[in-house]
Amino acid sequence: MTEKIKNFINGKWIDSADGKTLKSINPADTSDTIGIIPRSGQSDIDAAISAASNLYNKWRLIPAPKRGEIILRAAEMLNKRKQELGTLVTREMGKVLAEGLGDVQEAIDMAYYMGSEGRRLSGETVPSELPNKDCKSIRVPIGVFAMITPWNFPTAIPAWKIFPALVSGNTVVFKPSSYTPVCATKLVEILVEAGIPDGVLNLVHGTGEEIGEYLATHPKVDGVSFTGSTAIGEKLAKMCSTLDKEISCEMGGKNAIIVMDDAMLDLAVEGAIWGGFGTTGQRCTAASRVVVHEAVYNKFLNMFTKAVSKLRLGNGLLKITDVGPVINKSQMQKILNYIEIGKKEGAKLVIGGTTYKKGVCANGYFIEPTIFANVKQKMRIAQEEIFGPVVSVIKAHGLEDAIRIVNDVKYGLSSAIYTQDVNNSAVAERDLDTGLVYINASTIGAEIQLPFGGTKKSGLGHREAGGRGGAIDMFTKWKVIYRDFSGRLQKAQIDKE
Ligand code: UN1
Repeated sequence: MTEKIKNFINGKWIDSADGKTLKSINPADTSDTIGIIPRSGQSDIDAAISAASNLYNKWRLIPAPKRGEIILRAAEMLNKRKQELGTLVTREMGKVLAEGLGDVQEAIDMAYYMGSEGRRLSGETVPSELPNKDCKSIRVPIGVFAMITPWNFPTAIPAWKIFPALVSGNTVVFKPSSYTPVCATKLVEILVEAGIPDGVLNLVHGTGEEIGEYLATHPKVDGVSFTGSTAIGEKLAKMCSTLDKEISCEMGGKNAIIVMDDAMLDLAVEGAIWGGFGTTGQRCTAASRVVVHEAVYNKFLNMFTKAVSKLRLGNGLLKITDVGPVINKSQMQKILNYIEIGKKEGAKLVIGGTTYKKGVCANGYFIEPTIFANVKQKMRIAQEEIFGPVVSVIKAHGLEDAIRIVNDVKYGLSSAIYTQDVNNSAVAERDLDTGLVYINASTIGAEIQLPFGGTKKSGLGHREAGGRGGAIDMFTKWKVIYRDFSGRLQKAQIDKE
């Protein structure tokens, strides 16, 4: 079934002003068109921003618990429709169904968490140094937020941004990836049905190349939340900083798993498969490097290769599929280029390395799960984000060497260590320079109740998700109120009782 998708601006479902369209295609079967979507231009963005800007003063004055209740209603609705929405994620993005459902579950978790934030959003009250005076800090919304989201978590990542932004009192213009627009539209439909007033949440479809920058730098946009490549995130951040806009970016990763000589190797192999080939390696948290202690290097590599040889590529909707397609032709080409680079750099291609077109994979963008061994730390395949099913195995002389290798990249999102030694895990926990560190678990699968984001070129601005230092910081600013009820002029630092 092909859906006719529209923009949602000021409470109305409408086509793009000039009627241009794009198609959303199933990456596992390119003969399956999922949606025809508006290919919006600048005037559509203008209309959406003007709606969000007009409604801001009304929305920010609705009590936060009431705003939260709408998000909680959306949580219930997402939950009821989980199967349908998860299936759509798989059809539109390609990840296997269990992960498609997980994508929706992450949005549900976030909706419950952020909906409840409506009853917290707390600041501080502290005593004043002067009599008959009180002092407090409060969180206030920022204004109109532009949200630019990627295709790899078509429901979860928009939910990470939209829910905390709305509960905090901001209005939103949401531009989802043009590769997963139907999933994005379903999320907006649900929020509208849950009761978000017209104009508060606006959806504009189109390509990042054509409207992304225009949206982010628009004079009436107060804040930007972006998830995507480091190149684009840094470019937007530079532009926004000169325009006095708030911006937070969640960007690339070159995440690694350390496997120590005392690790439970079966568990480490499972973790390397889940982190390296889950979501076909298309997570910013994907484990694209495995750094193995020299004493178990050969053993681990054999076990890992054997397990990878059993992975079945296919359409994610089929129960037997372990690994789905990559998102599109250009990503497929980029990944294949990296495989060529790895070979030229002298890494040893152990398994995979090519496209796969057999059986159900005939009409999709499939690449065999690929392992490179004997990878040296300075090779491009060990330094650059590939965002595909390609894992580099690197030998380390010990824990210190392994940590040095993990940290010696420009990214710092996620890392993991497999060890049975509590001292090893403590040192790793202390010295790994990443926003997320896993002990005896893979690099993927962060839960939503703590901040999500990375160091160095993985993140800019505030972290996402819950907990202290999470997304509520991204979507609010602090205001400090001093109230003097003494009826006389009192001077801080000067008047002494
Ligand atoms: C991403 O790939 O951009 O921790 C997000 C994880 C998921 C989120 C990934 N919960 O792997």
